[in-house]
Amino acid sequence: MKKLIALLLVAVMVFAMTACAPAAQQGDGKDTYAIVCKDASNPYMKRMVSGFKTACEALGVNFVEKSPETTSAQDQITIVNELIAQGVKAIAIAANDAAALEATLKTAREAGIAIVTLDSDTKGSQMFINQAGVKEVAQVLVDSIYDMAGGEGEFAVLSASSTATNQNAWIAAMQEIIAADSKYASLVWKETVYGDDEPTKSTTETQNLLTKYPDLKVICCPTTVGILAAAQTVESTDGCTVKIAGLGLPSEMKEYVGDDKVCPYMYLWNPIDVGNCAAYAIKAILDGKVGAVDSTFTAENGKTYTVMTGDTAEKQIIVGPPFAFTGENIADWAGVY
Ligand code: RAM
Repeated sequence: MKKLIALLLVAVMVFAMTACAPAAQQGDGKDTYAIVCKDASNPYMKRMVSGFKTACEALGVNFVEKSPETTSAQDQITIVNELIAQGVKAIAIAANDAAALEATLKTAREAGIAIVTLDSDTKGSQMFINQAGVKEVAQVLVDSIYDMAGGEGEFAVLSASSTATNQNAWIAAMQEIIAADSKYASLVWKETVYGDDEPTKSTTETQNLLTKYPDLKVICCPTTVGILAAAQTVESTDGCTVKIAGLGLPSEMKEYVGDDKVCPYMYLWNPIDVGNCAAYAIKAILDGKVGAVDSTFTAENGKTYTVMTGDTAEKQIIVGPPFAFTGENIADWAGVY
């Protein structure tokens, strides 16, 4: 009897150890693909993770997510070091800084780990899975501001974190577009503020803008967290006629989007597809299918991508164009993402 109990105890311990072991150390012979988000609580990031996870399952690899609490590049460095120690095969990261992670990612690559960036790029990445072309995104944002302001007047930008590569790339491209065309000469960009993709900070920053600039016509928010906070803030401010433009999740913005609403229309792309594409791109890189700039490759999801020169990473591929959500279609998309 004692022997049986001892045997049972050993079996329970082995089971517990296996269940608690990180995926890469499970010893099941499968590769592990890791995803690191800008932060762990952003609903946009959660959708990206779900797409990445689905693709990992389809590819028969283990999946792990490790994301920092806040949009900190330093915390992402710590996480990447942990993933290197864990022996993952690949890391997809939405970077909180364009340069700070470079040395750590280099170490990861020297350890044989494939590195892609998604959502927000950084130096040291082999390939950026770009959700949509930077100029295309900037153009729809500028045109939204122009349209919602009636062609002239004051606007402000509520961004995410001040070091986010994607946000800064869109903002820089918006500045170029406005400077290059006299059509936009009567628009006055008062300020860019940062809500760090935190609802409370984004709300405070919106309130500050409303107080500071009584003639403000539009707040443009190229962040899903920011646009929701800004729309809610403007709605709850008596007599406020400021319009909200930007990038938002239809599921979160459905009650605020429409011709006579605080946000007449907004843009985004499918974040689930972005995460999904990242895992398939990793597989293609590991299989040696990704060639030089201007070549194409067909990933195991059946989609063919053109390899382009990266702005920050070595190469990039573009997942799709920005899509417009209006009062007409928002209900159809609210259940999707
Ligand atoms: C926020 C994040 C993310 C951005 C989207 C549009 O969730 O800032 O990086 O791509 O918005």
